[in-house]
Amino acid sequence: MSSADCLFCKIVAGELPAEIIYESESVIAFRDINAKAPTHALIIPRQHIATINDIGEGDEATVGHLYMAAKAIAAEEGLADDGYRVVMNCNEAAGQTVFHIHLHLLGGRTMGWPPWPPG
Ligand code: DGP
Repeated sequence: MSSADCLFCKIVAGELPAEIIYESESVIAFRDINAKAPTHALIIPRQHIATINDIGEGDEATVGHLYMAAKAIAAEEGLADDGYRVVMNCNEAAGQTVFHIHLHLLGGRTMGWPPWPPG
């Protein structure tokens, strides 16, 4: 299932360019156009799911595959030992701007925690 006006569905369909770094039956990953770390990949299901709130029963394997892809990409990019971060934003208050779920994989630099400024 795809959504006609979804940017990431267009990348899945090959209708928009992206630097794709991982592909499997259910998942693709490509480099973020606005990278926030030396490695910043977006890992998405081929299937259109708008937000975490829209993940349904039956989607468990697909969502699990996002994490399997993160693990594989982190190893491929040499991040596994030093560490990396994966994060998925849900809806506007969390900063979601593209409404097709995506796991951000960030690595190659030290990251602070918590991920918001103090105060
Ligand atoms: P989020 O704010 O969590 O919804 O993250 C959306 C990310 O998608 C953001 O880091 C920028 C990235 N992005 C937006 N449009 C494009 C695009 O056309 N190509 C690529 N590669 N990344 C995009």
